[in-house]
Amino acid sequence: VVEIGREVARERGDMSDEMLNSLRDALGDAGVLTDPERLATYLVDQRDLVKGRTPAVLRPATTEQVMAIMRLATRHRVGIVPQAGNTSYCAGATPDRSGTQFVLSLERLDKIRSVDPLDAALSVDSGVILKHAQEAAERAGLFLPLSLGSEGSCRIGGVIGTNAGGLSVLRYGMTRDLVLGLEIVLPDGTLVSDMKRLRKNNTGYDIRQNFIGAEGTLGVVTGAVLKLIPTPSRRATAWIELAPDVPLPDMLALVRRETSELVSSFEFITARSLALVRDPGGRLKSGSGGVILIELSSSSRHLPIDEVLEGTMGEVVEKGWAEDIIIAQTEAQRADMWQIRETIPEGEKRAGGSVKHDISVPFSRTVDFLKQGGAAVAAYDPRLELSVYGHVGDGNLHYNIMVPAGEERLAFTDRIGRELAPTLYDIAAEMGGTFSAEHGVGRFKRALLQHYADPGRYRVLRGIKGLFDPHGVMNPGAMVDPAEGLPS
Ligand code: 2HG
Ligand code: ZN
Repeated sequence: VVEIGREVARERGDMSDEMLNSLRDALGDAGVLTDPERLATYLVDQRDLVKGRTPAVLRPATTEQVMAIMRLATRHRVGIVPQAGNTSYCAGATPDRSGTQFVLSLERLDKIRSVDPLDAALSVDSGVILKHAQEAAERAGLFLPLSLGSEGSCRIGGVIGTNAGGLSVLRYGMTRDLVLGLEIVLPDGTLVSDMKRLRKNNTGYDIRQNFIGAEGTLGVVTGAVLKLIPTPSRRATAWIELAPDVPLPDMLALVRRETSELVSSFEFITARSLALVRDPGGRLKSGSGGVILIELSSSSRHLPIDEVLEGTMGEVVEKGWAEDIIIAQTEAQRADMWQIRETIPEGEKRAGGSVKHDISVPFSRTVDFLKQGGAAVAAYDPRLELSVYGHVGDGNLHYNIMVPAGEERLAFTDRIGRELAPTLYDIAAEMGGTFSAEHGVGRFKRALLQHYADPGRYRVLRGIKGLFDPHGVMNPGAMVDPAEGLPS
């Protein structure tokens, strides 16, 4: 057994040397990093929970170079882990500890290809940072309605790979709803070019949708055409200090109706989450039932959205749902409200970290989830503190458990994952919800997918993986493994 093990190791070593030489020929020295110091940041996940190893980080600068990498990977049967901004919460872009998986960084594929104002479309390389894509749209007088806390560092390829959500899904949908076209390199190096700017194109299977949310397990996305909208230059924003026991689904229904769906964000923040961050203006506080941060937006100069917001907030007060409402009077006040919301994850980190549960339930059940989840956590250990906030208008709650002082973060994360998270996920599943709303599956939630997925759906997932990636070279270990059994 030992001898066979050595044999395999030697073969593998030879194979990677040969592959490395071919990669250097194809990518040049700047395209192949092997210096351990330079590799470090590519090998740790965003939340600092796992650390992988790799023979090299590959940094292609063109689609042709990605094609060359994939041809070699398939020939040598080595794993390729695509990595964009490395902001995954589920270790979707971190290689394993075997030291045999190459990281394929998209960071040098960073060109804005074109902006087409009349077609309201933006074509980019997949390594473009989301913020730069937003700025390119702005320069053309349009708007890319994708807004995430990590937009300054996440890259389009990762946004597409995870089908990212964010702060304005309620109005504009998930990434899936904003991708018009894709350019993909398949595991064997085949190029699939579907960079059309069309809204309508009923010509067979929609291959593109398979790659959105696929977390790099089917191929490498190298380019994308994104849908743009007229710039919502008018915004009306309110901070609602909630009364206790507000029926949030009814409030959302009222707000959508009375604003004629102009509402682009409907965010929930509990008092505990608010306490983790600094209020720049010093006057925004929580009501007894937490906070709803709501924003209406419009591109029209003719729509009186300030009046629409005021009238709608009047109805919210009449219903007895608010203890107080602050409507942003200036852009600076609005920015303060958003800064508070967007810095909660950093606040959690500063306070020692949290164990994250990215839950979604049908939004009619959000309040039920808060009650049942709270009871489950209290029954497990009444001393645990929750930081709960999120995109409640989409039924998405970031249901995070703070790491208690004195507890070791990784051990606590592991214990909660085994002993408490299953109860929370069961409650969500019972309500028709899910264990991952917008953060994906990656390496952390693979067993959950296998456990909670409908068996028929899981069978199709495995089938799709096997079809596109028959040799299992794409992001091995993430999301779905065809070798794994079907869920019982
Ligand atoms: C957000 O909505 C992100 O701010 C992060 O999805 C959520 O850190 C989290 O739990
Ligand atoms: Zn979120």
